[in-house]
Amino acid sequence: MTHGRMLAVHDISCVGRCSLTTALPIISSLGIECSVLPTAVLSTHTGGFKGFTYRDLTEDIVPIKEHWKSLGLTYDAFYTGFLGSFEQIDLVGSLIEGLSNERTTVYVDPVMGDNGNLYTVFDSDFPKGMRRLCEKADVLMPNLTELCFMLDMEYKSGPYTWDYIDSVLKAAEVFGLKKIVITGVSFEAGKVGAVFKDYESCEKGQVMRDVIEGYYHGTGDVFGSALVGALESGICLKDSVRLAVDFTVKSIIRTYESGADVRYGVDFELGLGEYVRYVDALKKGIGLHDVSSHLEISLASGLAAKIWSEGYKDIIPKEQIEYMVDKFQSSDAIQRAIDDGYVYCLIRAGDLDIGYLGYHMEADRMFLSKLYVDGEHRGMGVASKCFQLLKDRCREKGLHKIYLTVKRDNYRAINAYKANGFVIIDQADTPIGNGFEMNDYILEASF
Ligand code: PXL
Repeated sequence: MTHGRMLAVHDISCVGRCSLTTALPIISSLGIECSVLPTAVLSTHTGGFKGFTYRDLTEDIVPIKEHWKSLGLTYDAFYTGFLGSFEQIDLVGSLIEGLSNERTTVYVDPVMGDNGNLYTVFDSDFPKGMRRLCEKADVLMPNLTELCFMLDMEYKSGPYTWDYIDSVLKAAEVFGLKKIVITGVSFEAGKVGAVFKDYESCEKGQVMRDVIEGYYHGTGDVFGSALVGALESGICLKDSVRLAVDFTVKSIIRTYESGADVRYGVDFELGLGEYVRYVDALKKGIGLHDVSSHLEISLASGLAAKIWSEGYKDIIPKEQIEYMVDKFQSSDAIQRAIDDGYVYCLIRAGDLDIGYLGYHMEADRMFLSKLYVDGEHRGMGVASKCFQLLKDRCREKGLHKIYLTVKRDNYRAINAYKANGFVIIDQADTPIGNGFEMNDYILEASF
């Protein structure tokens, strides 16, 4: 379901960026109408501030629901998070039943604890109540602690094996879910992320990133909101998880770098623009359009001039950029390469040309000669999508390797290639005329 009306059911912790104060801005940023049902109002969240106020709004839930029913309102999605009591869990459960329609998706984040412990505000019976709500969920987003408490499994700290995670995913089938995303999973020291499974298609996977030391409050809600927003925008589970992990990690890094008091939550606001662009590009879909006409060749060449002059100005002298663009990226140069058997493609997000690439099929592997994405559209997984598409083209020809060259001090590009499975296999220094030389690594990915 894309862009229906959603209801976010969480408390409002007025200060400290969690629950409704993260769900509302993150989900709204995607153009999704997000109504709210505040279950309590707190002056701050409960994780680290002393003396916070707490006004319970349980008794308002039924009258609010009745009013909405009288208006004929139904919701296409519910997103529930922190709930304070058994009574709230049951009232929210019946609110979901009373205000659903035939398209409704129910997202439940069973906020209860972390690192093997329940939050101190909950007693040991609470997971039983939360389990009842999870049985109404289509998409569940627990961490391992919450899952273990609800499934009566012993909590073990990581790193985990896939066998263990598989056993947990299997045990979670009792909830009758469509999808699950488990956060805070680690398969090796220094890495942490999320695993996901679609119980209908049986697709499962993981998205892991480097651990950032420290405890950052509210990251579960930032992650959950970004995930719900992406899924509700029609993005597939794998991409939604990747998007939510990266949005959360970047928010943590920003907070870490600013040295801010972590009780106030993570700095997600500055990442919203990128998040929206990323969702938008994935929604439109990244495709490769083979270049053949003069017009398409000049479009690729025009993009080259823009991308090179903006993107490489810090690592390549201006005169060398001009020389290289003219020698390798002009319309004539592209036409000559095509005549020599190269394939050039415009990279399209929907109907927008956001970059281009050029490759040559050799006997045993693909040589990827160029892959350039316009700066405005970087960091949205465009290169990863292109690699998926290029790998498909290789497999069609029975090839299972792609190699490329990259300037040795272009660290951003090297890291992006490594994240896509490339490893450095060699290096090359190639004179290109006019006294210039290319000092490259050769990277290769096998698949
Ligand atoms: O989802 C985190 C959260 C939400 N609401 C309140 C909380 C917390 C976590 O501590 O205290 C009130």
